[in-house]
Amino acid sequence: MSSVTKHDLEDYEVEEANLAMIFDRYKDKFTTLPKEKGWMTQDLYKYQGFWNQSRNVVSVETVMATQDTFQARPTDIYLATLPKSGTTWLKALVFATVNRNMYKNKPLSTHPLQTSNPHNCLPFVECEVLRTSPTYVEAHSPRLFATHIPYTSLPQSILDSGCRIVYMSRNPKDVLVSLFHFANKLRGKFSDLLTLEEAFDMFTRGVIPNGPYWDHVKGYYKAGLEQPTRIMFLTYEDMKMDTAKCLSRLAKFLGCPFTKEEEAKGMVEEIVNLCGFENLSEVNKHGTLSIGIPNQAFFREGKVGDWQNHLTTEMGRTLDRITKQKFHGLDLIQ
Ligand code: PAP
Repeated sequence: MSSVTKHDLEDYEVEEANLAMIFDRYKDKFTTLPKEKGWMTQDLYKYQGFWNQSRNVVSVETVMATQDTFQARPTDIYLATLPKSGTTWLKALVFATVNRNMYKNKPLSTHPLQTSNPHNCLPFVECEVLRTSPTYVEAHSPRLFATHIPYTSLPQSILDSGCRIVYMSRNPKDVLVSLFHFANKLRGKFSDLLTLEEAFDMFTRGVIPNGPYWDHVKGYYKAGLEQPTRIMFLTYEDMKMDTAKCLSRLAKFLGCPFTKEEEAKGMVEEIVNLCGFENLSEVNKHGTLSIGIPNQAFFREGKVGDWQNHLTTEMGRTLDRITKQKFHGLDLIQ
């Protein structure tokens, strides 16, 4: 397995210690922030206009540390999403595409995505501050990172570096339903389950990890309009409708377009299948991430429109109304 996914027990111990130090360093700064009940963590804190988890690897504390210390490079690639908008899928697609030459002459069964969760293959930039020896980072160029940080809170060095950013958005009703199920899978550990009504109320008030939903999407969308060569805006729905076409566009944007020869050999379809819901959900049936989340929690239905099986018609209408109002004047309604 590549060094990308190799992570020793010793590394985790160092990261745990670094995380504890970061929690301690920022505790006075975040405890005064506005607070609301959380989804996957006890509380959410409002920082720079967005709700953040705390005491977690992707949290208000690690965002603050990332803003203070992270150094971006012009060649970096960042995959930005709101949780439950297709992060895992996008990580897999970009990892497989950008690193395709590294694995092309090896048996498919040895590809990291056939043995490991995409979250282990492509890290969140929020977690990079925990690493004392950034092995992943140094071993690969371009460096690939994911992030849930809203555009306006990105570390200045990312904004200044001129690096590329890919944003994936998903329709809010499916994000709500996906988040509701995910949160309840994890909540058993520390609290009662959320009811759908409660989740709906929190979502419509904007109180979700890294939300409000609409502000997060709008931030990247507008930045993408201003800087189209730097920021690519994708939707989960378009990606679902024609994955091969979207992936080809994505590869071009990332500076590694598929060649005619690769296309003729079926490379695009190979990556689409490798990263498809069917394959990844099978690979990730067992095991957990180092932070204790079961791998299978990231693979539920993988469909467009599943909200119809969960939300009431009235809930759907309310969300549509809010979305129409918040995205007024933008070509963003699905
Ligand atoms: P994260 O932000 O916490 O990493 P994320 O990967 O964005 O989560 O969201 C998981 C959603 O993506 C799930 O949606 P659902 O609850 O509506 O089913 C999950 O099923 C879906 N998903 C994961 N992998 C894929 C994939 N390969 N293709 C399509 N959808 C996927």
